[in-house]
Amino acid sequence: MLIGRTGIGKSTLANVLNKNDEFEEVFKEYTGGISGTKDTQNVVLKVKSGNKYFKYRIIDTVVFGNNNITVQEMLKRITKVTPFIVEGLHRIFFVIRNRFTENERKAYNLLKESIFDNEIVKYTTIINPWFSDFENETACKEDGHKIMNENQELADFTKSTRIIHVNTLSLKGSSYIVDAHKKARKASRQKLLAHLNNCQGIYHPGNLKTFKEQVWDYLSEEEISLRRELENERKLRIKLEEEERRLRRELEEKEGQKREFEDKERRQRIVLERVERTRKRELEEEEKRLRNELKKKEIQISELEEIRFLGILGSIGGAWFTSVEGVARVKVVSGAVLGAAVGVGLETVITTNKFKAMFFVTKSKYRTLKGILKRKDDELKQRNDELRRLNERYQALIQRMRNELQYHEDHDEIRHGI
Ligand SMILES: Nc1nc2c(ncn2[C@@H]2O[C@H](COP(=O)(O)OP(=O)(O)OP(=O)(O)O)[C@@H](O)[C@H]2O)c(=O)[nH]1
Ligand SMILES: [Mg+2]
Repeated sequence: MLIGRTGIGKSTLANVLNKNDEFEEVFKEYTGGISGTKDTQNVVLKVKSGNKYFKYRIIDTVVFGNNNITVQEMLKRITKVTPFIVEGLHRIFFVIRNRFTENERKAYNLLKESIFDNEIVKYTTIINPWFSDFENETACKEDGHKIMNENQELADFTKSTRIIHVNTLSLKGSSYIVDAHKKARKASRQKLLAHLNNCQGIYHPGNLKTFKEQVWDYLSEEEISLRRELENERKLRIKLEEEERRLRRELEEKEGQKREFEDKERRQRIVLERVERTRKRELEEEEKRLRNELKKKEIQISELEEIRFLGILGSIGGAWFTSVEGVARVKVVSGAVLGAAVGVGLETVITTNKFKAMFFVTKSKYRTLKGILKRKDDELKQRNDELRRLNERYQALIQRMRNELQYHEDHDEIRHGI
């Protein structure tokens, strides 16, 4: 949280902390007598320190002006800040310009008594962003002593706090001036981050609870609704965090289950495919064997067909021969030939039909085998389709969860405040 009087350099300091090396003006900086910060501003900044990124909610507020202010006025201004500090503050930067004025001392004491408590000094750093020799440690120390020794009360206060000197000059003007000022801002940022890294603990202002009751009378309708809104936002954030944790757990569980399922499925598929391959090979061999058998049988049938044809020819010849009268000898011979031919013919017909029957049996066996092979192929295809559909369902589920998590992360990334 940044406090200090108008135009002292709070917003500029906040921009210096921002990760962007261009020092983008996230917080409006004071120009020519016009206060840049009209209202309390709080922004979450990503701050790079070494190789790590930190997120800070920076609360920039105009708690008091250059002149004396009434307690009521001050309370009214602080009211706007309270919703942001209920979860605690990492650090309070009290910004001054080269000396700690009487007015600043009064304002600080007012803050301490109204909203904070005596512990505030342990969590306060005095920042002087107007010190051009800020990289010279001896000069900084001397200036620190000078500020501390200005009055006794201040000396007690500054014993428990640190004074950090930086220089956060304006980035307006010619490019060579801007370049030089950017360098000063960079070095200042390093110094501030090193200090922040050393600051431990979170400060929970002790008077915050009673402060709310004290100040209630001074609130306008608009402020009351703002407070309610922020309170609701806080509750929503807690709910979202819980939801996020739940989703994360669920996601991890689901991903674990998916992995397990995939492993099991892969193992099963390997076994199944191996069995199927062996079975298929056996069936194919059987098919080959039957095919050969069929071919042999076909050849045998055609041979028999030829013999039968000869037998029939012989019978016809015998019949014709016997029909020629007066040739008795020839009759005897032809009778014998006819008998033989009829015998061979009959035998051939019987054998051919037997072979044909065998041929059809083999053929139907072959067809059945083919059917089995096709069914196996279909089953395998069906299983693969099921597996693919299941996988798609899992992917969609996991993607939906990831989206929800992303939504939570985008809507709440605040960890600490300054
Ligand atoms: N901190 C600092 N500011 C300087 C210096 N020289 C010029 N400035 C200018 O002083 C002004 C400080 O303004 P802000 O950072 O907006 O001050 P503020 O405390 O946020 O003011 P309010 O928003 O009115 O409360 C800026 O325009 C700075 O560029 C310097 O050496 N140090
Ligand atoms: Mg400002």
